[in-house]
Amino acid sequence: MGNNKHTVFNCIDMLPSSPGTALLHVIPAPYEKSVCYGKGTANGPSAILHASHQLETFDGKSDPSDLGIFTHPPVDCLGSHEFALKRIEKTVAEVLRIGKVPVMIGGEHTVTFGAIKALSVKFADFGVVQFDAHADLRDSYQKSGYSHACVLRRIHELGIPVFQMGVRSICAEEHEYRKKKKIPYLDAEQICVKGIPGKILPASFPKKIYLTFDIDALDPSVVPSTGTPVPGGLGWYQTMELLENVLKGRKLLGMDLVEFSPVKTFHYPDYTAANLLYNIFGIAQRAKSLS
Ligand SMILES: [Mn+2]
Repeated sequence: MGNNKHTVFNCIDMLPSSPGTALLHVIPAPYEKSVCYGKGTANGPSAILHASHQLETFDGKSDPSDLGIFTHPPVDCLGSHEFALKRIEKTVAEVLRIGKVPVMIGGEHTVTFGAIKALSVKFADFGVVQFDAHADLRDSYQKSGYSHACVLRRIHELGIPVFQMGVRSICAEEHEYRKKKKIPYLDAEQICVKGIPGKILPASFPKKIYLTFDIDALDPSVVPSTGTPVPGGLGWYQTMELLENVLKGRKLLGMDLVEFSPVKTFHYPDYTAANLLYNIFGIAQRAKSLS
């Protein structure tokens, strides 16, 4: 596992970890096949990893790097979507096999399906918490069932409970599906206008969760570097509060950060994405969601 040539997640003065000592296994997945508007998500992982070198190891409250962070070489995402998703699934399965927590960096949102396939082999009772501007519940999009616009539909069809957070772009078909299947959600308008409720996830939602964070859940003023930005998104501190709320009392099996599409010479969003990832580690660490 690993060589020294690829970019790794590495904060300032962070001590290196081996695959055996690191709890968090970062998996870069530069998958880009169905992006329909702005392109560039294939460059997301390397930009985020590169920006991580500017992070302080102490996040202001704790030191998430104490968990141990190991970065795998990027998954080969060339070829058909079947083969690319299979390779992602295999890598995630191997991380789960040795009892570690996969942290995938996309790539477009489709990559989540590969991770969930691996998780569903090992765990029977987990739910997916999705941060996203879009519902991603279409049956197919641009003649593909494996478009990023369909990924949560594919996951939900496996019988896995889904909770949607921050949605503000949803088509009539998705709206119907969400209603018919009683998929719970907290949309961006509710969050931004009415505020964050005390308890977000329903009591019946599984205790074990996989977190999939589409960077476009954030408002474009916070991170504009994404393929399909939508106004009216989440602010930075709202996002932190939502994450704390969701992770409290729950076990985090794995996570991903997807749809980041870096813009050259415009680097603050790269840092913001890396900071978001590291803050999720810290929130999970303090909530004891990783033990
Ligand atoms: Mn998405």
